[in-house]
Amino acid sequence: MKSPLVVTVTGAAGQIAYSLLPRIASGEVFGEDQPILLRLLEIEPGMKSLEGVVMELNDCAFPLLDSIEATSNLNNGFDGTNWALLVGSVPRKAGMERKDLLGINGKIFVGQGEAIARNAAEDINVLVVGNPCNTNCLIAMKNAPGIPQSRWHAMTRLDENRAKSALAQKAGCHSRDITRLAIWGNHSSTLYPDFENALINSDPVSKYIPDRAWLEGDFIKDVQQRGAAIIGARGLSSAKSAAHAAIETVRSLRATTPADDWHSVAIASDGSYGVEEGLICSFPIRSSGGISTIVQDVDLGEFGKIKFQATLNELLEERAMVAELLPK
Ligand code: NAX
Repeated sequence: MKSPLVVTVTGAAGQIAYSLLPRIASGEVFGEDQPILLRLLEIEPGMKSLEGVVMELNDCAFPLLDSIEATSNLNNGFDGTNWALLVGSVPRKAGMERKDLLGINGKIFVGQGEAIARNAAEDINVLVVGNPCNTNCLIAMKNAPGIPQSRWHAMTRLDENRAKSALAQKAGCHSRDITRLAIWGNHSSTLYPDFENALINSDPVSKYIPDRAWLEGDFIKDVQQRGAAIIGARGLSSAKSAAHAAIETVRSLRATTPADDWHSVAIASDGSYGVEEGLICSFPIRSSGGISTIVQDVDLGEFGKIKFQATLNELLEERAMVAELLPK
């Protein structure tokens, strides 16, 4: 039996975690021969509800679930952590400006970045889900000296999956027929789902969907606004699909990406596509042997370049708003 992998999930009493935790414990993410030590991090007000989550996880009697530790202490929460899924953050409330949200959540990610740097295992990898996830990830990374930038990721896979589903419905195909669908930029209402480089059954999307006006208009808008549409229908934000996207992100980062495909995740820019080094930006990514790189020479075209610039500008604005949380 392998020794347990330490997986920390923050916001562990929240709704995304409720869908996510059993799938981690079952072996779906890290493999069916990999025991898991689950560290569940919450803030004090969430600890009572977290007790119930722990009871349910125990009642599943997962063979691979070595042990569970629930805590509100940051140092304990990240002690020896190999993978950290940072899901917890404060939701935007009525009357709150984007800047206020960035400030409140930003401070959370300062503390978590510092605690990860102090306590985590040497091979720590981090996926930030809590919003605004790109900038939260940037803040945590900048406050975790000593941990390579290559270990930090923010989630845009849900946007990729949403885009695939929308294209498949329009084209009358299955979402599994769609490859090379990259999300560029920020996980926000400015994100750019690149339909021009995506393929359906290895052919350009335009072969199946000649309606360019729909692709440039409703398609992009619907993917950008899908989170709001879910809230409108369900009265709650996406949880099952977000948990699924987090699982697929981690699996893709650990696997070898097929040569004819890529996946979407926001990582620290290496300067590719003119994006300032270190900015956490979503790109088309290929992974192999635990190393993920930005796919080069993707031609965004005139339309795509304008869209990418808009979402990039937003990322730069967000960074400026949290400048005091980013050590030089
Ligand atoms: P919930 O409000 O159900 O759960 C959040 C949990 O985080 C709560 O239990 C809360 O007590 C806890 N929490 C707050 N501050 C914390 C801290 N400092 N340390 C530890 N735990 C803390 O939200 P949920 O629906 O689970 O969503 C979680 C986050 O995911 C939100 O920020 C949400 O906006 C974001 N999302 C990100 C997505 C993405 O694609 N990147 C999509 C889904 C989702 O909107």
